[in-house]
Parts: sequence; structure tokens; C-alpha cells
Amino acid sequence: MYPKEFILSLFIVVIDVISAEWNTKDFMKREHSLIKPYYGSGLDIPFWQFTGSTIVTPNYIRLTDDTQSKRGAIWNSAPVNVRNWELQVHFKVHGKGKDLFGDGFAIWYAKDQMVDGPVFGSKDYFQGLAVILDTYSNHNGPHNHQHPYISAMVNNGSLTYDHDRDGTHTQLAGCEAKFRNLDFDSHIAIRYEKDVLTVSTDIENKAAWKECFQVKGVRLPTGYHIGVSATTGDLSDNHDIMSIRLFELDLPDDVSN
Ligand SMILES: [Ca+2]
Repeated sequence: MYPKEFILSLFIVVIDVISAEWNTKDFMKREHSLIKPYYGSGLDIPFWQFTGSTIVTPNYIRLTDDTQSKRGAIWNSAPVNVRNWELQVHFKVHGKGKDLFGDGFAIWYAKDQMVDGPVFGSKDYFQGLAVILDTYSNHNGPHNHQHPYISAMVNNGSLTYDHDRDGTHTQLAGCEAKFRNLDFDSHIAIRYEKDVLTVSTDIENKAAWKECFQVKGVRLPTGYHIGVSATTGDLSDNHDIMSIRLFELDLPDDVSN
């Protein structure tokens, strides 16, 4: 007969293995992740650079505060050489505006980093992927979706992001998502697996991912950079990032004999 403690600890180990299964298959890449405490031993954040209005606090990184005409960004200095990945961003968009607020932020997987510009704080005619969390509708005509709105755009450097149309003519897909001024944590996951792009949110306080959209046949090279940028204009909001985690996906089919 086993002592009670042993059985209990065995039970806990089994529970741990089940709950940790996701983490043991997919590996968080420390050099592409940004988690607390942000600072290393010195004054630099290892692997990350920031620009513009960005400030780093112990608990969050504020890309813009709730004032007009700000641009801020944070970029991962290490190029991503992982073929299949999932990027999870814990964020908070909040401000005093009840009906008028903006402009939003963008999560990047792009060739150029640290280049200031008009697309939610980063450069236009970019090369790579932008997942845009747009809080303000610039569109004056009849609208087919509400804001806040999440969309994805892939660019080879030839396309411009058209704010007047909220990027609708260049987007791959999108979904409405009420992610602003929430009292609980909000997360977005961008999964890029075998040329399939899936964007999901966890913004309903359910600790579960809900698919926003999925697009097949998305071709992205390796070696680009992860970044997040935000902007305010006439309207404003705080755009805060709590964490960024990049996981390398361990796909069974990748194992070749
Ligand atoms: Ca907009």
C-alpha cells in the first residue's frame, strides 16, 4: 500500500502533465518573447528595441498614452527563423473616450523594423504581415462592419494601407471584436501554420480562444521581425502591451525519417 502523500503527488504529476501538454509540444522562443520582468540585468530589454512615445513600466509597455498625435512601437531585434509559429499578445486598449477614441494598434511580422510611419505607427508599403486592431472607423460611407475591428494584411511592399477605407480593400479577412475598455485581460493569437493564418481572440473573460478568421495560402518568408506599434491622432487611447510570446509549433508531419 502506497502512502497517501505518494498517491496525491502522483495525482498532481498526472494533472500537471495533462495541463502542460500544450507547452511541452510547442516551445516558447525566449528571444522572440517579451515577458515580465521586462528588463534584464542592465537598462536594455534583451532582444527588444522601442521607439517613439513608448514607455516601459514594471507591469506593461505603453505604446501610446491617451493623448493626441502619439506614435510608439516595440520591435524584436532577432529575426524569426521559425517556419511555423504562434504569436500570443496580451494587451489592453483603454481610455477616457466613450464614443470617440483611436486609432488602434498593429502587430507586425515585417521585413523592416523600427521605421516610423502612418500605418498605426509603422511604415506603409511594408513587406510582411500586419494584424491590425483598428478602434476607429475612418470610413464615411455606408459600413459593412462595426469597430473595433481586427483584420490582416499581407504586403510585398507594393500596397498602401488606405485609412479612408479602414484598409478594407487590402485586407485578407477580418472580424469585429469588442476589445476596448475591458475590466479583464485581453489576448490575441496569431497562428501561422503551413501557410494557414489563423487569428483568434480571448476577450470574453473565458480563458478560451475564439476564432476571428482563418486564411489559407498565406506565404510569408522566414527571417522577418515581430513588432507592435500604435498611434493616436485627433482621437486617443492608451495602447498597452503586457506580454508577447512566440511559440515554435511542433508539427508531427515535420518529423521525417
Ligand atoms: Ca481606422
